[in-house]
Amino acid sequence: MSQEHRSKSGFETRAIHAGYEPDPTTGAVIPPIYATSTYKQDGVGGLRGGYEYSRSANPTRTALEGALAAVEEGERGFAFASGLAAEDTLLRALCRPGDHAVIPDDAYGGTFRLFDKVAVPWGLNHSPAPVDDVDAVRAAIRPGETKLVWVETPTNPLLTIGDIEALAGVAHEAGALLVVDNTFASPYLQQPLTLGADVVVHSTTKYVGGHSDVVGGALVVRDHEVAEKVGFHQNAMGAVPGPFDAFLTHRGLKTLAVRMDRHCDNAERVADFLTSHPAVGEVIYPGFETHPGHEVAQRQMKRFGGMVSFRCTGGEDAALRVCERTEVFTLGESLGGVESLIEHPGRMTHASVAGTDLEVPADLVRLSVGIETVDDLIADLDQALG
Ligand code: P1T
Repeated sequence: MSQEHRSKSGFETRAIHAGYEPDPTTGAVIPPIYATSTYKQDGVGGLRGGYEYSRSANPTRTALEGALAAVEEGERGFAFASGLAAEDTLLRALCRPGDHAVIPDDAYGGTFRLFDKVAVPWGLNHSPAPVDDVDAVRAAIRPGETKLVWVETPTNPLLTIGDIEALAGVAHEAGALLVVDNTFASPYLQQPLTLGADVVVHSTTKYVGGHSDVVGGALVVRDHEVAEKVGFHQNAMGAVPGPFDAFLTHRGLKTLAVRMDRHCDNAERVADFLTSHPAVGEVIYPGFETHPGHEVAQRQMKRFGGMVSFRCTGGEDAALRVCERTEVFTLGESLGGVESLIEHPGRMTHASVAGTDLEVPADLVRLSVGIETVDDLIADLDQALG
């Protein structure tokens, strides 16, 4: 698909066709899994198509990276071995010891651990700020020192919404870049680069892969200079996915739009059901008009996503009991797969933020609502809540 044609196409067409032309030799419609570490050179430095070694580039990965750039409307996409590998590479590509970053006060526990336990000893400091409070983010910026404003929207696990356009303005005023972790929304629901963000981060393990069968990460960037730095570090640090993982992730991306619509349909129904249950306190879903970020979400997201969090009136014990009693919802970390998952963030995905500004409520349960029959999901929660 030509670059020109690609840029005019709709989301689904880009997700399915961008990044790859049927193989000129065989006509293979799908990118082959190039299980090769190296490439024959036609004389020293005579590379075929630029391929010399699979850490630097591999055709299966190239196809995925082209598709990721297209769906996020970015200049270039980069695939990594995991979401955290993507994040680590980005920090080292854009920051130096002595720099500072503003981070969300609600974020994936592993992201916080990377900032707090890996980046701090390396020399990168951070300050947490609520992503839905632009003034607080502005106040957390240290002029001259802050290189990145890093947000998740919706956040993990409290589903807080940050106004990407406004946050980009605040970051750019201070000479910093805005990084948006778009994992929870997925590129189908939200394209942060079109709203002024500089870099999009994904754990492609989640909605992009979509089938809970592969771990991966991605960065998509808007600007050539940032692309050069990230590309250099991707090769120099080497945290790349193998061709099998790139293949699975790319296969998942092609059906993202149809899966995501069903995730949203089901999440809306599940969230509505939970609000009427006596064992449930607050239900957190950006699709509710009462959610403080609803208007911003409506402006910047196509729909409100497949994640629902809720608090149990019976406290932590009740939350743990619900997690252990469901039968269709599987108790497990991660999200974004076709199957529904349930977890207790305080003890599981967010155990690493205990005792910090990012600590999550003990009575909180997080649902990744899958694409099963929605009546079965509701019946399962009903029996588990007792
Ligand atoms: O797990 P990995 O592919 O390395 O991605 C890390 C990551 C980054 N950003 C967000 C918003 C995430 O949710 C994650 C991973 N999160 C989980 C495993 C989880 O259950 O929340």
